[in-house]
Amino acid sequence: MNADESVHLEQLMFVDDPMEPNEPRVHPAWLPPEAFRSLGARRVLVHGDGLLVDTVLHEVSRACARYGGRVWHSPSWDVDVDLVFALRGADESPSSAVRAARSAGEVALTEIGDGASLGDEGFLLARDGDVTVVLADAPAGLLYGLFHVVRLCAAAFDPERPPERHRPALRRRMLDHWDNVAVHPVMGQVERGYAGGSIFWRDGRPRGDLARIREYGRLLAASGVNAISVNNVNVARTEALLLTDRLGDVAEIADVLRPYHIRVHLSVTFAAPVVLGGLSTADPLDEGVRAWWAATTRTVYDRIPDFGGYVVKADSEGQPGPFTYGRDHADGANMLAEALAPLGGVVHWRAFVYNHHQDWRDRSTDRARAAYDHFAPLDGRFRTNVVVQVKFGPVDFQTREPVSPVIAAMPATRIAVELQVTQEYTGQQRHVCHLGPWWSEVLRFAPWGPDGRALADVAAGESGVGGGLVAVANVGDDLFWTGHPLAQANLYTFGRLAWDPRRDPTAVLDEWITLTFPPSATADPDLVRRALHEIMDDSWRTYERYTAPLGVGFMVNPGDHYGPGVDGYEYTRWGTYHFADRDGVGVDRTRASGTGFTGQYPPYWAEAYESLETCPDELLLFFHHVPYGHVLHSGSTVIQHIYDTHFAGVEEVTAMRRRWLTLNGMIDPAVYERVAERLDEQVRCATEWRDQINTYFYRKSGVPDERGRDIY
Ligand code: GCW
Repeated sequence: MNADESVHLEQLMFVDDPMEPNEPRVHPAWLPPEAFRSLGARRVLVHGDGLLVDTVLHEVSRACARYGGRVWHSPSWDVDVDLVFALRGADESPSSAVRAARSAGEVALTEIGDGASLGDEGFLLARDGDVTVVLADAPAGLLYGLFHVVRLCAAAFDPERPPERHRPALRRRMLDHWDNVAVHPVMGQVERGYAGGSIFWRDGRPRGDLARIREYGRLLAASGVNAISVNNVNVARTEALLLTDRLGDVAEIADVLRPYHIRVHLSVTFAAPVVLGGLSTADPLDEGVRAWWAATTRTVYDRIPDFGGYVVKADSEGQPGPFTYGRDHADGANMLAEALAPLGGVVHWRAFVYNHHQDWRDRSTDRARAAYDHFAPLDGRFRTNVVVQVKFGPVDFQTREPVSPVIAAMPATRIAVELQVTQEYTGQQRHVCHLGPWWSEVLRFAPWGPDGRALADVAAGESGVGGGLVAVANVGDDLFWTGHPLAQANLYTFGRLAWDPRRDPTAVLDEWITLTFPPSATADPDLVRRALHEIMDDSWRTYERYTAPLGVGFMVNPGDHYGPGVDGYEYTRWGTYHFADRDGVGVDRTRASGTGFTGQYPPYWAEAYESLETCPDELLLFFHHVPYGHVLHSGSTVIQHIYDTHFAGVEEVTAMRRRWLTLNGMIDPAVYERVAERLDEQVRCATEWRDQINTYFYRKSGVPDERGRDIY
């Protein structure tokens, strides 16, 4: 590529020519100006009023200014248009274009069937002769419809396109930021953050870059996210003040995100009545404490009328909670729910509760059991505006673990499933690890057996009242938002799967590729697309291959959780062990001879996991302690499987890096360089994993590799 071409590419990829003075210069992720070309070259009519309609209008106007189209806002005269965005509701004498669009939309809805309602966020896309019509019942639907048109590019204007109706499967699609306001001495500005500082906070104060937050809101809206919490669930002194003295800082963020239909939530400390209110207790049954929460919550809503609610990590890893007062989690959560209920808020109460002062000598305590043991007995006791937020697995966001049994054990409770977009255990945004396929597998998992409901159905709830999907965010003040540019795809995929958990994750990835690397901005779009699929599609399984084997988990360096540390946690208080000895490896969680964890599942999986015959290979060591010579369903022995997958994993990473090098000159050079540099680190780290794991198990077992490869 010559210098001119590279400058041209750079202009396409970066917002370096802001249309407005306060637009930030950061990587545009999945909304580069180029993605708006097809829309921006059209004649567009936007009909309706209100904040979100204004956002649609603003987006369309910006695209049209750039690409030569035209836009009208609710004209009273007749105009010839290519695209209409309109609300369905009747109003006085709309223009004939709007009337035509509405009646074509109604016909299309009848054709689709079940057409009565598009809901608070849904929309219809249909063709009326030469015109594309986007109809919605509520303004949020128009906003999501707009981003759908952007995603479709020219296909949105295909005369043959049949009508489509879209409604989100899950009501709340939320990101939790583990961002600290003040820099934490160990965890830094963002706990488990791998993309620089926080976009919200810096050194104890708001960061003040509202343009960047607005840009973030846009990206989230385009992926489907509609809620965020803006501070870490570990709430320290400075962060606690966001609820009271520093509420203005939260309100400012809420104001910036509101035009993108994103509600702000706050992580609060259970001890707030003591640390902020000067009370002598935070006992949830104390009248004074309840009154304090009620009054404080009213003040929050006075300032932020659409405030989402509280997120609480209580009695977990040192955070305060109801146990101090001899109360349980239902007492604690209900107290906050009571304060929030009259104002329309919810409390997301996390189920991540376990004993982190375990004695490794004590074989009877099993961390995997903890959330169920604490929460399942409380089913039916939570108020309706409590959402119990459950990590998808029973341990902690591992590369592979079974689905948490809590999710199937609380039919009378609103459950939110929590995922982790930030790659704490999956390569920390130094490794390519596309998590879409993993989340998809989790969301499709059917806890009652293959014919039963899936996890996503539980999160959706009966008639849509479930707790939704939540994920820990992965962005920071990094130029590419996510440190590793390809980690943007995880954020995008989270939003899209939260909107529709049944979508094929590879199709979602393809969508992300088209938006982020617009075909018109690359010399060889097919090559770019193919290379990205080859690198990313299977990257989670590749990561699994070179790290902890067969679902046993952890084996990471204590503290930072990066890189191999096979025995790093083996003799600690954290309760995450593998029990490898000279004869075998794995955790016996059976009812017959182990911790009994398998019994927390409904019968189908309780049986399947209990038996060596039916336990899936990939989870074998999570549920069973087996000899190294145990033969897997795949036909390989456990020890040979460990060697084979670890050699294969490193070969795959090497191939990824080779593949990436073919993109040199094809894409934005800054993206190219950043990814190339990270792939070097991935190759180094994967090699370290391979050699430590293989050597460890070779030394323990004394069993040589059948193929005689290098083990140390
Ligand atoms: O995965 C663990 C992390 C902690 C985190 C905790 C949690 C915010 O290592 O850093 O704390 O989970 O989910 O609360």
